[in-house]
Amino acid sequence: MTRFQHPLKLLLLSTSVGALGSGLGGGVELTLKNIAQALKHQGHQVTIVAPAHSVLEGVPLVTIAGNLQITAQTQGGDALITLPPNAVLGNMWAHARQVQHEYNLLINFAYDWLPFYLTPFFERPIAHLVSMGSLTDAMDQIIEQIAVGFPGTIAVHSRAQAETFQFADRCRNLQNGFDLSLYEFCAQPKRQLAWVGRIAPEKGLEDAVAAAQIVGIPLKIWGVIQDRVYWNQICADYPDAAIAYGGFLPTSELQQVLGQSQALLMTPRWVEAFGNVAIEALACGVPVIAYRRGGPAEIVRDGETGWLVEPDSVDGLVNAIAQLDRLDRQACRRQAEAEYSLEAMSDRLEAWFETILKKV
Ligand code: HBI
Repeated sequence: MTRFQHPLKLLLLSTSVGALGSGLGGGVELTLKNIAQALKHQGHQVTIVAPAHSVLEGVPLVTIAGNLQITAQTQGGDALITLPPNAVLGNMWAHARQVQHEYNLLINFAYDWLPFYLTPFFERPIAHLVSMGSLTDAMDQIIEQIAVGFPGTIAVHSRAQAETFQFADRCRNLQNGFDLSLYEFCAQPKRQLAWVGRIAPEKGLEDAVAAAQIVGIPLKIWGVIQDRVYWNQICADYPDAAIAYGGFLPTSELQQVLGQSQALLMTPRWVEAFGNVAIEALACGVPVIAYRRGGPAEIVRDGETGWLVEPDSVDGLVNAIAQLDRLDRQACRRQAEAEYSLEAMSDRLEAWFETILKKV
């Protein structure tokens, strides 16, 4: 049940590194889609602003032209603040400034300096959902400035992610939420393991390939190949591994094939802010074997809905794979329903909005 007497008018501003539906936005694309759906279910009016060529059914979409932002995780910690000429990010926020009075609240999903910098110049409040842990000094500084100047407006997806920032105690932990009706429970998996995510160095795919090769179980891989050199190196380093790349799939197809897996392997090198794909796996009854690092370590119930493994330990992955038969796939689905449904997320979102709107 919604906490608000009247529906809110909400403007959601997307990441600027790729069009929605391209996969370049990584977890944010799915997060944005789920949050928009959760808020609509609560009766609120939701509009999304996103780069041109974005596709998202069921929600009014304002698409904005301009050049995409460079991904933050590929810059060094001391990276300068950059915007390309005719930046889509700048154009999106120029639009937001023009229409802001039609909305009660704006929600920013971009991990970029500009939306935070612009916050004091807007008349309408802006809520910021920070989608990654600390990456650059410039972002840490501007996010902290807004966390201090506009208390309660910064949200994250896990405690671990918050703790990568000096201002962890100023971050609200929203976790995440998913439309679980899109995921079918699969009781009888095939003899296969799964790995899902942007194929890039920070995701540690090579460890999953190494573990799968040792146990002799095929590894199915899905996600956008963001770093082609990195992918080619893995293929060269593990020529005998039984790996199969299945491409970047929309949710309906991904859940079909992910569900047929004995387990999902999560091998993040960085502090994964949350790990959306862990919930997608649990929702299909698939246990999660994850490094005890970042968001997945707060999701997996060790020994019940998966196994938590010493970070960067391929042997740890191998040992966990050997103990999959001790886990109950029904318990995995039940955990997704108990903690990560759209309803659970709606409640966390509305509590966040309430604290922000009370202050205006
Ligand atoms: N980089 N500059 C920038 N801006 C983003 O919004 C962004 C990014 N890199 C990755 C990313 N967003 C998403 O894939 C993650 O937040 C999930």
